[in-house]
Amino acid sequence: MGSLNRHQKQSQLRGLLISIEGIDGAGKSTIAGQLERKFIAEGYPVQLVREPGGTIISERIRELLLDPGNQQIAAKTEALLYAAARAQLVAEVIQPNLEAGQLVICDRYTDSTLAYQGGGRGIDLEWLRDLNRLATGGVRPEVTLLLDLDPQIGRNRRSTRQGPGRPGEDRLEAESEAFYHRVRETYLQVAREEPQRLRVMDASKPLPEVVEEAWEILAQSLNL
Ligand code: T5A
Repeated sequence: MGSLNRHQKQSQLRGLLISIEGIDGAGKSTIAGQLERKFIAEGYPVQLVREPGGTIISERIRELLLDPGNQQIAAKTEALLYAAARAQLVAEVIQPNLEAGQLVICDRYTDSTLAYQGGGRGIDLEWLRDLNRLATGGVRPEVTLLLDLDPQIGRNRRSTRQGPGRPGEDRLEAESEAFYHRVRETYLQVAREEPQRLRVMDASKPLPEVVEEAWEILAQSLNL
């Protein structure tokens, strides 16, 4: 796209989905927000959404899923609830925005289900892939940034963020270190299987460096 002008580049970029993945505390929300600002500054129409959430129904499912009181949720119920929140978000926000020509950045998407419900809970990955296809109708990210981080660092970052007036650990965050190691390994396994789409980044680097690298990867992959 090198010889195209900005207007031509913007129209070629339309309707693309970017997802950002990683364990809790890896920096996804922070980086997604900074990328959104960079895209806007460059003149690209962009919509930022998060999972689970992003619609009234999906936010209500999120409350159910993250409530530390809901310890009795079975692993497959959990997977189906994440899929239900995703199906609603795709139908109500992602698909219409892609069709309207927006660039959509999703803070977590289908790979979270593979990593957490597959790696973390031990559900069969093929069953989860089928579930993801059902929930999304096949809407897939063009590029996925995987913020790879040692779970202990993620936990430290989350605990320094907590304090007076900030909520304590949610149901997933209270999981063991072993759970988070399995989540991380499954993310890396999926990245090895789909190296073109999933780009692994070292999220332990200082924030400005991670943001810069994320932008460079997107610029190269999307030919900005
Ligand atoms: N889940 C989700 C599933 O199990 N299955 C699924 O299918 C889906 C979609 C969602 C939970 O649901 C699970 C995964 C989650 O457990 P959530 O609250 O949305 O819950 O969880 P997260 O998305 O993980 O949100 P977090 O806020 O915990 O993590 P982030 O977004 O990765 O981290 P962020 O940006 O908030 O940063 C954390 C702190 O670290 C600092 C930030 O300033 C912040 O203080 N930070 C850095 N510090 C130093 N160096 C850097 N490079 C830094 N980057 C960020």
